[in-house]
Amino acid sequence: MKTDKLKEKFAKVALPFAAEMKEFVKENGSQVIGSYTIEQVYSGMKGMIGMVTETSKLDPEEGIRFRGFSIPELREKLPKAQGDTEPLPEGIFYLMLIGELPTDDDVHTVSNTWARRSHVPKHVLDMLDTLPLTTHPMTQFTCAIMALQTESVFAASYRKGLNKKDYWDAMYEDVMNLIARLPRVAAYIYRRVYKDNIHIEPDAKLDWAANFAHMLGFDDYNMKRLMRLYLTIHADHEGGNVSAHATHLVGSALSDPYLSLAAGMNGLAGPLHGLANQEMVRWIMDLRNYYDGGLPSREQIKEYVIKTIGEGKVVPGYGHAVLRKTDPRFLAQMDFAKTYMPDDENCKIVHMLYEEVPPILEGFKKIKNPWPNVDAHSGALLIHYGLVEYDFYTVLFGVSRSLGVLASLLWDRALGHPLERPGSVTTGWMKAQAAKAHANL
Ligand code: CMX
Repeated sequence: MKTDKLKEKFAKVALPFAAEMKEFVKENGSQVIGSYTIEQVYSGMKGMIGMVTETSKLDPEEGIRFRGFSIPELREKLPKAQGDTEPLPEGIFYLMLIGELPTDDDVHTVSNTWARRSHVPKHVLDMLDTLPLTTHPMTQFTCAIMALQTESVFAASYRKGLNKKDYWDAMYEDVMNLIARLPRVAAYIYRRVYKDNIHIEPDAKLDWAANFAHMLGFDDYNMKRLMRLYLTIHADHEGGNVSAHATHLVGSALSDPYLSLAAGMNGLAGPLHGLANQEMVRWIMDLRNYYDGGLPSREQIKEYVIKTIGEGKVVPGYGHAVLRKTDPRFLAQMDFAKTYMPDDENCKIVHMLYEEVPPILEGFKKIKNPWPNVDAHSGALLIHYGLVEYDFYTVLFGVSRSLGVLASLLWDRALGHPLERPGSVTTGWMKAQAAKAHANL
């Protein structure tokens, strides 16, 4: 069998770390790291530390850091395709997996490995062809990931009898195969639904993101550049977000990466999570149509935000469960827009919203974060290059998010993380606890 340099490097980093982690827990396991309140339990466990994720860490004020590197740092330091200014997503995957910045050579190795593993079996495409064209692209995407599960090396090895210490090895094969195949699956869905079922063959000479853009039907260099940035910045957001947590949780039952990622993608398809990218663009278009279709005035924006909230709806692309400042992923996209499409009308609206929406949301005291998140900008960039089918946007997010959640899943198995099973109680139990606390006052 051909040697796999990335797999060897991963084993060299992860296996000693697993021993180090076990020793750390043995020595420090009884140390208390926090306490939590009844309100936190009722509000989606926000802020409660309940898992360990090695790939990235989110700071409420500063935003995401991947293995210690911020997004501006990564845009500068990660390897790039020749002539490009944006990083290759292969690099962020390598960084999350190995924990150090890759060289150009490391990134080429990942690119080549994924190109080699990218074949999608016919039954997956046949299955997609049976779905009504009206099936939401995210549903098609998850169905395709499930159909791919026939290929799971982990599931087949487990059935034969797999030693615990070898879980990571079979898992690695699935993670690499799955990431390699997702662009082809996603492009097939796009071309099937929106481009008369006319498909474009992959180009093995291109990097992962550029080949994805190519298979979607976008060969403009700037779209490839955008795709590299897009697939890099959406990759991971520590472990507690719905897509990452769902992937991790399902994986803790030793469900293989196909089953686990499908769970994560179903979470990403929710409008409070990844689907907000399509919702944001739709909201902007509704705002424009509600007035005269042109650039809305600041007064009109204010009125429309208040109308949206008054109707019991959320303003998509704004707010966050952890962040308390502008999302650096939004800022990276704003920088891209100002550099490559300074006159784009939708981007101008996005930037106007950035000035107008936060002060209005701040007026609603219950909203903890009035600032834009990643989904507030991405759609406007895609429209500029002609990717105008909003319902497809979350699939792009999903292709990128697979990098982070699958890197983490591989780490989970290498570190021997156990079945996840938090406690749950009834409100009656909570009331009894509260009564006991009052009686002891
Ligand atoms: N517009 C209107 N109301 C908002 C709001 C927004 N953008 N953000 C928060 N709120 C409301 C919540 O709905 C909640 O109202 P109720 O108490 O009536 O239920 C209240 O403010 C408190 O919410 P919060 O503690 O500030 O926010 P949460 O942690 O509960 O939720 C999030 C975070 C992202 C779901 C929420 O801000 C939201 O719905 N934003 C719009 C959807 C969105 O952009 N999601 C994408 C997030 C990024 C991603 O995962 O891709």
